[in-house]
Order: sequence, then C-alpha cells, then structure tokens
Amino acid sequence: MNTPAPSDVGRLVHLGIGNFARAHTLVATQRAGGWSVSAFTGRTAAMADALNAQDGQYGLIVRGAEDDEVSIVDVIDEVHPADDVDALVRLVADPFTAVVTLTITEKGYAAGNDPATSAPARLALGLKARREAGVTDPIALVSCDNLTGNGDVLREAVLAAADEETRTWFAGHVDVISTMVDRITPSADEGAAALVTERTGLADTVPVVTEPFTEWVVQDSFRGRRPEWEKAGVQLTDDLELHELRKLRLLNGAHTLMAYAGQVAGLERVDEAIRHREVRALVEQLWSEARSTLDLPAADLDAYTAALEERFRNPRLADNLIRIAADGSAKLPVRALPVIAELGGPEKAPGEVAAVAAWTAWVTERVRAGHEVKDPQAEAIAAAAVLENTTDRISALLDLLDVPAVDPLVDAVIAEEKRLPRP
Ligand code: CS2
Repeated sequence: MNTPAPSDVGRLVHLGIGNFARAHTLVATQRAGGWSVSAFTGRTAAMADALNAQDGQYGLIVRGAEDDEVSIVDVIDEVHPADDVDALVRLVADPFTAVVTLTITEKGYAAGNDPATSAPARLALGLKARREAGVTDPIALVSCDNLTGNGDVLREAVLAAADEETRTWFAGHVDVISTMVDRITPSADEGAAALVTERTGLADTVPVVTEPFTEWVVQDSFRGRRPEWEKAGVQLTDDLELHELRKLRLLNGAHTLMAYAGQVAGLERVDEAIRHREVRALVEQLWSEARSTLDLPAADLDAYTAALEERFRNPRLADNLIRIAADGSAKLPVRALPVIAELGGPEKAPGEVAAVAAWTAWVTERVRAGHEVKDPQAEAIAAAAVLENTTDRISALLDLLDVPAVDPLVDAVIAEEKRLPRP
C-alpha cells in the first residue's frame, strides 16, 4: 500500500464545475480543510460569472425525505470559463497545485485531442508547461466521472493529446487516480435560491440541491500532496473496481433504465418511476442481472439495493428523468452493455436489454415529436430515429453504441421496445 500524503495546504484545480462537483468533490475538499480550489466551468461558461460574483460561495441544500439542511460552501478561490487555456496552463504549471479533479462527464473523455473541445487535451498543455517549468513535485489527476477505471481512461486521453516529451516525463511526475463518486444531485428547483437566502443570508443565483447520501472511494496511490479527504469520510482504497462496478451497474444502470422507460411510460421524476409497478419490475429485473456479475456477498448487495430504493424514493428530491436521459449514447456502453456481454447475450439479460430498448424508444419518440435529444451524437441519433423500417432504425441506433456483435441485440431490442410500459 502506498503511504498517503495528505497535506495541510495546497491548491486543487477542478475541471467541470457543475452541480455534481459542487455537491460532492468540493464539499469533501472544504471539509478536508486548508486547500483552495481554482475551478473551470463545463460547457456553460455563465457559471464562472455567477460564482465569481458571489466570491465563489454558494448555498448547499441537502434535501432529506423530511427536511432540508442548508449551509454555505466556501472553498472556491476563482472560477474560469472552460476555454481559458492560459489560466489552466498557468495553474497546472504552478508547484502549489498538487491535485486536479475532473467532472467532465462520460463524453468529456472522448472529445478528441483539440484543446478547444477537450479537457484532457487542455490538461496535456498544462502538464507540458509544468514539465518546462521544471516542477518536480508530483501532481495527481483525479477522475470523478461515472466510467469503469476512470483514471485509466483519463490517462489515455491525456497521453493521446500530449507531446512526446511530456509523455516520457509523465510517469515520473503524474499520478492518475481512479475514484468512485456518488451523490444524486438534481437540477436546483425554483425555490432553492430563496431558501438559501432565508436560511443563510447569502444572495445566491446558483444554489445546489442534493441528497443526504454521499460517497467517494478513492484509489490510494498518490505520491504527492492531497487534501485530507478522510476527514470528510472519503475512503482510500487499493481495491476500487468492485465499488465502481457496483455503483455503475446498480445505481447508474437503474437510473438510465428509469430515465427512458419512465418517460416512455409518461412519468417525469425518479421517485415516480420507482413507484410505478411495471417500471419498478424492470428495475428489479435489471438489478438481478447486474448483481449476478458482481462478486459480492448477497447480503451486501441486498443492503445496497435497499438503500438505493430509498434514495430513489426520496419524495422531496424531485430528480427529473430528463436530467439523467442526457448523453445516453455515452452512458449505455458503460452501464448496460457490459452486463449483457458478461452474461452471455441479450437473452440472458432482458432487464439490461430493456434499458437499451427504452433508450431507442425514447429517442425515437423525442426526435419524431420535434424535441431535442441532448447527446454528443445527437445528429446521428436524429437521422436514425426517423428511419421507417424498425430493423434499420434499431440497427442504426445501436451502431452508435459501439456494440461489437449487434445482430442478436437488434432483435431483442425490437421485442423489448414493444413490451415497454406505456401511459
Ligand atoms: C445519473 C448520475 O446523470 C446520470 O446519468 O445517473 O448523475 C447519478 O445521479 C450520479 O452518478 C449519482 O451519484
């Protein structure tokens, strides 16, 4: 086991400061104490102006089934728009910066090698500057996105964009850390800002609403300084993979299934979906399949799914299915397809196939009704969804998921689409 090297002070650079990071990663960093955060936005640069205008502070509403706890998070020094490459390069090259955390979503890792579109490519430029500045202190890149082996995915994306000298320098100076992150964080509702002001006095245009549950399991392989996240209940481990798979396949897998099947059935929120008899039956089916791929004691898995059910049922959280429905083409290959493959094919995994079928049904309905589908492959989805012939339509949609042998899946998805609950 590596010796953890927590430290009293340092700078953490965060890429992709959306609601999730502000409910999770930054809250833990504030609790660790001592560290300051320089953040970069995701695609919405407006978050930079909003947070800078309130000195980086924001209200955090922890919304339990019974009541709200409201506090102010005050750990951010400065926020820059995502495309401020000069600021990122300056900050990564500074020896005081020891950690970079990322919440750039699944699609952020496949955004190519152009710094204009890709956070890993911008990071590669920052590392080049750190190398050229002769900084010897190790820096850790910590992925906080819902991908299996997210650190490995990050390393590959950064190295693919890096120049040769930086690639050679990398192993000696950069640690890439996988983590499992978990906290359900819906879009803030309209009353959130007023609630923050009422309880704390802060005039807040960008409050965060989140659930009480929070979990962060971090691979224990830092050579350099890092915040003392243990103080915030973060677990450091040498064995991350099962934590990742359990969360991705049970929580995120069920989320994705509910997002599409729920909306096809005419529902709007997660708590409605988990209470809907037929959608819930699909979730149970998906859970039993996903569980059988996880090498964990049945009692652990029972407790885990029971806790998930309670989180999903939180009647006050108002987590909209449309939030989770974004980026399906990037999520299904992580959450559902590996289970189908591991179980030996679609006929062995009808619940996972239902998640895929609910996606094909939902994108088809959305596109045909003239609505936007938020997805990195939105154009190709729109073109596929209007194909008249069902086999052509499903094949074209599944092609976007990068499924290796699609034929049996096409037929299974066509059959499951017909069985989905409707309003
Ligand atoms: C959700 C996640 O958007 C999604 O796809 O499944 O944001 C989920 O809420 C988080 O991973 C919970 O930790």
